[in-house]
Amino acid sequence: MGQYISKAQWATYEAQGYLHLGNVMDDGELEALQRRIDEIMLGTAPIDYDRVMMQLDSDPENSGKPGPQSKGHKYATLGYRKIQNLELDPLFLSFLQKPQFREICEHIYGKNTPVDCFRAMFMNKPAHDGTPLIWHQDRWTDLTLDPQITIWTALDPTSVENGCVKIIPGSHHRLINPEQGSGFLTEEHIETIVSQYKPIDLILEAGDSVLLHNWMLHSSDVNTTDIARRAFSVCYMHGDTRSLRGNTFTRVFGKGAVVHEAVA
Ligand SMILES: O=C(O)CCC(=O)C(=O)O
Repeated sequence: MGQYISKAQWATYEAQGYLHLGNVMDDGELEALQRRIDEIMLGTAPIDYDRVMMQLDSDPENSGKPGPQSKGHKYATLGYRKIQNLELDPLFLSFLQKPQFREICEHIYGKNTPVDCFRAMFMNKPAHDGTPLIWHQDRWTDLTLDPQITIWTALDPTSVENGCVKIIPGSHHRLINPEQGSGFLTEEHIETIVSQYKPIDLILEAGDSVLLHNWMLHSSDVNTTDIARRAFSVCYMHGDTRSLRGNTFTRVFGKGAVVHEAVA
């Protein structure tokens, strides 16, 4: 039996494909992460920007649509949509290596199993902006093993109005589009999903995390409010996973795990 998650909670997760973890932040941690992500967007953070993927939500060079998912800082704005490789930042690395997240990874992948971070990603719906994310499952065909879980953490309170994540409980039991192999869904699949199932909204307080099975159907809409909807989403995978594209990953738990530097 784990220290953080009970047997009954694991049974719920297995049936439903998600589990509310509640508030996971230590004192001051939420403010520190909020401040750090804003500094990263504004270009003032002590991070190697050449290694960080940063995508604008509304790129003037792409007629106001999302920009390319490419490495490097574009310009100072809080209007980024997606930022990846946040394991390079000591604050975000320290957060994603929390003991309760280790316990979750041990339950999913086995005790003493090395675990890598497939992605440590900021997902933002800037105030009065944001890009709708259509229904999909998280699966990547270039990986030799399927990553099982994502822990999604709200850095701002989430609501229907600001583009909270919507999920369809129980949908994690099968891949919807196995022929295609990825989490990609056709318009037909989406129409069927929307007409047959009732999604639920993940309405959270800032600092709350939710454990999600990667095959959970999920989507999110735009933000119609004055305040950004910032979130940090970490996908953990078995350390034996290889990328057919030659991508390499950071070991976060188990032998050889990266140790975070003193947090500035
Ligand atoms: O934050 C969102 O709106 C969706 C994030 C997502 O798709 C993910 O974390 O896999």
